[in-house]
Parts: sequence; structure tokens; C-alpha cells
Amino acid sequence: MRLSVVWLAILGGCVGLEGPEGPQGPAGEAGLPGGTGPEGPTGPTGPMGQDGVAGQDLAFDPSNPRERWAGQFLTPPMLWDPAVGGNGHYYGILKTEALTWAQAKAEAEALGGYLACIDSVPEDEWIEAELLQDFDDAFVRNSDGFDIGPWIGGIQRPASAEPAGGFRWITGEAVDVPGWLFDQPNNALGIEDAIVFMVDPSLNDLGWSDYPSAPDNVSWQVIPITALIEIEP
Ligand SMILES: [Ca+2]
Ligand SMILES: [Ca+2]
Repeated sequence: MRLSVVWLAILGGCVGLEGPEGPQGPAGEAGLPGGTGPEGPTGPTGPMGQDGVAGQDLAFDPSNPRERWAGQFLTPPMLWDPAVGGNGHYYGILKTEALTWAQAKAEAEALGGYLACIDSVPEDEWIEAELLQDFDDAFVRNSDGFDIGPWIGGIQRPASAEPAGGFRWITGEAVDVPGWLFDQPNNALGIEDAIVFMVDPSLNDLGWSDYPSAPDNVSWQVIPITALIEIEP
């Protein structure tokens, strides 16, 4: 697993930005299934302490996507901060069972967001560096050694010129950021019509590939297990 040191460093860095660590609270008597015993006291905020205010209870803020959907993502959704040139949107990797592109799109919308629509090079670079680089759990490896990552919001209109014609974001915008891996899109098997992040082992590179929106799990195909979701707060 490449995950880990670098990713934890990134995560640690993000936590660090929020302030010093609070002390670990005493463990409460968690409400056990069956309801035996009262729920124990909530300890003061621990290492993930918001704002790092020692001893302050962590108030759940449903307007903050980082908290609202934290349990459903591989990590809490991350803010592309306008202070560093970002768009103020949150991005998270939803991990589920194998998903077709249409299922991933529906899951994203059910969470109040949409499959990420990447319309600038800085957005693409930020996503790769902060959400995908060294984060193996977002990928599933196929029999040819390609690591297939999360679905994003690009889809090819039917009857478009192959291999590259007619790709649009679900926002309706044209896909015109140069995020494709070398030799992609290639319309492999003549059936690739949606966009995933992928690692090409021969290039040792991460980028986009076209991929069948409804993989049938034959031959080299695997079905993506994650979706990159963009949320506008
Ligand atoms: Ca195609
Ligand atoms: Ca492809």
C-alpha cells in the first residue's frame, strides 16, 4: 500500500491547519445495542478537534459538507480553499460497491453534490495531489495492471466521433481540460463512453481515461468502486 505516509502527511497537514490538537477525552459509555445503560458523557474534542479549542465539545454543523457526509467518504470531503486559488467547493471520494457511471451519478446527487466536473488545470492538479495521489483505496486494479479509480462527471454523447468527440461534463460544459492520460481517450473495445481517473502502469501516471459507463466485468474490465463527488456548500 502506497497510502499512508504521504497521505497521512497530507491529512495530518490539513488537521494541523485547523489548530492544535485538543486533549483526548475520556471514553464515554457508548450506548450499546439493546440500549443497556445510559449514554456516557461525551469527552472533550480529541485529535480531530475543530478549531483546536481544548475541551470544547465538537458541535455538528450540518451546513458543513466536511461534517455532514464525513462517514460516507473515504475521508471527510476536502475544501478547495479560495485562499489558495480554489473554487470553494468540497470534494470527497465516495466508496461503495461496484458502481456503473449512472449509479455513481445518482449516488452523488443523493448526497447533495454531483460527479466532479473538472474545468481547469489547477482543479485537476489539486484533485490529483490532495485526493488521489498515494491513496490506493480509491482504485481497483484490473488484470492488465491498470488501477481504475473514481468516476467523474464526464460522459460522451451517443454517436459522437470516436475516440474523443462529444465528451461533456454533466453540467453541460465541454471537456476541454487536458486531463487525459497519454493515448486516452482510446474507446477501447469500442464501448468506452464515460470518464474515470486511472493509473497507467507503463506511464506511471495518473490521469483520465474513457471507460465503459456500464462495465460488464469481462476480460480486463473491472467495475469502479469509487466516485469523486463535488459539493457546492
Ligand atoms: Ca467512446
Ligand atoms: Ca480508455
